[in-house]
Amino acid sequence: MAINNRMIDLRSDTVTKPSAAMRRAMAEAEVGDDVFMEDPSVNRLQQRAAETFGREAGLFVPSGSMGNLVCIMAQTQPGQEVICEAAGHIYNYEMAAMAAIAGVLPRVVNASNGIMTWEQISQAIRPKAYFRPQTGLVSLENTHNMAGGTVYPTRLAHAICDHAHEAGLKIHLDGARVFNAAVHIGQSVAEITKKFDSVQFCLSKGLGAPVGSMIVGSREFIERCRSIRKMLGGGMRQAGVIAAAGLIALEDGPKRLYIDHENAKILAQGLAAIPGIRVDPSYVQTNIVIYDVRETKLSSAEFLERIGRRQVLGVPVDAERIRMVTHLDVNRSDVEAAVGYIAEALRCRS
Ligand code: TLP
Repeated sequence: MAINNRMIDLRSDTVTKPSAAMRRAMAEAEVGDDVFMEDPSVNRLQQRAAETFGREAGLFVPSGSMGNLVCIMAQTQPGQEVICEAAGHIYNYEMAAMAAIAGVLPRVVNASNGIMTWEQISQAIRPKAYFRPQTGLVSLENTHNMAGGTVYPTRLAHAICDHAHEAGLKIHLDGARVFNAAVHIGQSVAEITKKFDSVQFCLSKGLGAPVGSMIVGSREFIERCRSIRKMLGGGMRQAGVIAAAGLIALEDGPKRLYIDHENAKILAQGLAAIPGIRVDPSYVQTNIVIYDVRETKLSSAEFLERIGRRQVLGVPVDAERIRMVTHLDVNRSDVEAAVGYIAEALRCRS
């Protein structure tokens, strides 16, 4: 399907285009060779990210997937296991990189709403025996994408980190949308992530940058990550041109995420009133809405085809469920219009 400007694109918050201010900053960015650590814009972005998260250091990486992989490689040995949630991104959408490249096995835990408890995690930890694989790392996802943008209560996340450390394990946060979590919960990202050994967050999702993610952690950890990033081919040169947009995303992006959350609620409420669509608007915490179309008698592919003809886009979660994500390039009237088009698409049956 050719995407045009009239489409209401709710496939992901990754589809946002850089703002005029970002494009200007990119054009004017001060740059240098970042493999020599001489790009002033990248250095500034890394410094800002570290400050924002109350950490010693930060590292700019091309994508969230690379950020997660680098963190996994920096904190595991080949042959170890990584405990993660069954619907999580690192297990389902990263090309099995942890197995193919890091040489570690995912050990998955099924958690309702994507939010794992320590009890569930502890049951997945391998006993210490020389003939068994050993658990190397625990990884949480906040917000949890495919559970519908759900948020870890801070107390639970902190308790999991404390328990993991007591068990001698490192703990990573896939915080691709951690700013959405922070806005929902009304606490800073520094507060909600302070007990994790490593954090990856995306500039290129709700924050609106065209490219890039960040890793934050201790100075020693980030130096290890820098070598691994280079090993993976992620050493960039005059990356200041994209870091300049990243700086604006980091500065301004978080302030407006509450609007995306409001729009997601409006979307869910509108969808809930359409016969055949099942969704509980009170479940929606951030900018992701997942809904069930089984009762429309259409598969999710057929449903998406049908609404796509009316200029509304989403993605399938599975054969019966659709995901829609609000972001800075859709406003309240776009969302309301999308609900109208979807209702019409189902009424017309063509
Ligand atoms: N998520 C994308 C798709 O890959 C599904 C999306 O549209 O939501 N962690 C989480 C929780 C993510 O949602 C994503 C991307 C990533 C990591 C990976 O980031 P990128 O796409 O930059 O590699």
